[in-house]
Amino acid sequence: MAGEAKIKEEKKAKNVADPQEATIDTATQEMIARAQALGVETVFDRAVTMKPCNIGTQGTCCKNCGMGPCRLPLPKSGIEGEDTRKGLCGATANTIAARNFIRMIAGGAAAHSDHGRAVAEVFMSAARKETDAYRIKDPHKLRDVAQWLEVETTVEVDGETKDRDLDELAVAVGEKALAEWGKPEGEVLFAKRAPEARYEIWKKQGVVPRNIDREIVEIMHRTHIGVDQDYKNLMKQGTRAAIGDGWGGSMLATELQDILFGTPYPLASEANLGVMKEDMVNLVIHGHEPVLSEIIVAVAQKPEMVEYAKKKGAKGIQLSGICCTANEVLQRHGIPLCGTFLQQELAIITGACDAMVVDIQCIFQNLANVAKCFHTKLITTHPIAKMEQDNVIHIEFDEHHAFEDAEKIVKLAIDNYENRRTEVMIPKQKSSIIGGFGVESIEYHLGGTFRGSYYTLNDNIINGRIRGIGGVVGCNNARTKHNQGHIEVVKELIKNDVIVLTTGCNAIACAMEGLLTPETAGVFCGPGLAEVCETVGIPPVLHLGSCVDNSRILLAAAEVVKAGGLGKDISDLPAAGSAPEWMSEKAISIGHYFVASGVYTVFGVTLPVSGAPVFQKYLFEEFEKMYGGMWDLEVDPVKHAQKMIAHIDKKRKALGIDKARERVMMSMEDRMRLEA
Ligand code: SF4
Ligand code: MSK
Repeated sequence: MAGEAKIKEEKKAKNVADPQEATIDTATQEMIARAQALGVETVFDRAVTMKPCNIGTQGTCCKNCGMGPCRLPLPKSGIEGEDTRKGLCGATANTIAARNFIRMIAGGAAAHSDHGRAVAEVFMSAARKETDAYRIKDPHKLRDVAQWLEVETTVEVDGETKDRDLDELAVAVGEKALAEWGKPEGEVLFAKRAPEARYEIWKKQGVVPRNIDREIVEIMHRTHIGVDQDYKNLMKQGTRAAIGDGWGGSMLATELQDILFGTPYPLASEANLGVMKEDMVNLVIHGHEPVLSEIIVAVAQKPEMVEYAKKKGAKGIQLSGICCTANEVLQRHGIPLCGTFLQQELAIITGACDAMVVDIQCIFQNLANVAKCFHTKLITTHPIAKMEQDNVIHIEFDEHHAFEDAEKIVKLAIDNYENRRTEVMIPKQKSSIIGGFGVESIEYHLGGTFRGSYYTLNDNIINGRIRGIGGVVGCNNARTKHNQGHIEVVKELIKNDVIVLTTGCNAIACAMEGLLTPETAGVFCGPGLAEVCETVGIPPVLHLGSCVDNSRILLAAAEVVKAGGLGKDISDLPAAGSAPEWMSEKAISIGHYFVASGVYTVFGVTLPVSGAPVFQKYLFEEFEKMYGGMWDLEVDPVKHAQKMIAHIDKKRKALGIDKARERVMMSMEDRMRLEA
């Protein structure tokens, strides 16, 4: 113990992270320690030396014009009487916090939606046969989506109604989808996929998005100096843009990706740094766009590529993923998850990463500095996401010569295998997982045999075996212990019979912790949820994909409403949302479209609203009156989950199904299993 304390003291003095305090994951701890031994700095160390700005954390620093930054910290004693704080132009704390908040929504919605646009463009190229790298893999979903986009799916031929030709239909869908970003009139068509009652609320509040881009641009206009100065009116626009993300840009991205690359169905794989292999070429793919990674997966599996790797002395090619690209290639191909957002530098620090290929979003600029210390080739591929460091290789990916680009990348990794110069140290830890759930597979597993809907899921919620649904999503944040919030929140929920739908880095954290297996149910779940999971053979935590795939959670919720017995709207459901370790603007946009869709949503770590108590109250309390959903912040993971459960119970009571739950009897065996 004395030795351990001494090491902690030394780390403090050196201003580096204490691995045990930085993460709950032992593989991550090992790699942080290795990085420190090699003198390589990681995000965990920078979190020790770089402290966050207090006023920024409170959300009350404005730099929207050259007279600022104007900083309005909350006085330590709080506000007594009138809040007289103001910036040079007179902007109040509420205005500044609201402007900052909706600019975060704009950033997040733009990231998701611009990704969606890129998918739609590739979809168009494929539909027009301008590329042979992609083709329609899910014609059934194409027809379904066509209907929501108001595209005719049938034609009249000689007085007979026939299905429209698939290629022709794909072009029409692509054109209609692309128009959603900038059409001059009308409204985002997928808004009508929400339950009717929800759509009516949006209509009444005047927040149905007109087109995806316009709502983002209007946020930038309204938050310019001297425009919108009413925090409620600012939030109205934030809400419209967030809905345009969740029910627009993100949903289009997910649907078009499914049509093009295949709708995911459950499959087995593994997770954590231990999926890398010492005797194989390790190619790690990182970012968010499956447009590139789909082709890399295809190329890396070609026999001639594997042969080429063998010629270079490796046993084969091991692909693995970081962040949401990882989730994309897991859910469609079973490619293992290498790690979360905070593990990206660590994959290189193993000394076994022959190439890391990145596209867009969540990519640390410091990867280039870490790669310099090893043999790793770092390859950027996207015209909008380059790095300034000279050791970074840029191979621009273009769907018109997708295979050539992917071959170049895979070959680069293979050729680099023999250049490893540091001792390889891959942590042993990895967990078995089942990933790749979606709206369709939930229906398949939990649907009624005859009704073909979410009937059985609803029935189990009504009878109380399943207490409710938790959507737990989002990033890691180096300001809090890596994965601790994710895992404690999820474990507390499933212990209390709340089934969890997960995406993003929460999904990866749960995977690493071994929570994505059906066997988990018997160990960690309450008896009701355990019984359901064991009967149908699903994990209690369902991996639904990447950040943009949060739209799957919205559609699953809409299906639950449609199946009946649980109210008329998403806000009636015994359900709650959570992002225990969020960090990105995308998470704020996601959080807000959950709230605007009627979901009580709790964030961990911090929220940049505490410096404007009136604005915070508006989000945390008054929003519920308008939308049925509202924000909350809870740093303690167990309390965080308990707040979600309390909300779920409140909804059960309102639905009159709280008594049903009381009648769920626990057997002795159930109790023993729970206690274990
Ligand atoms: Fe200051 Fe107003 Fe300019 Fe913001 S917009 S920096 S509050 S003067
Ligand atoms: S990757 S946005 S850290 S979930 Fe989608 Fe993870 Fe958050 Fe990036």
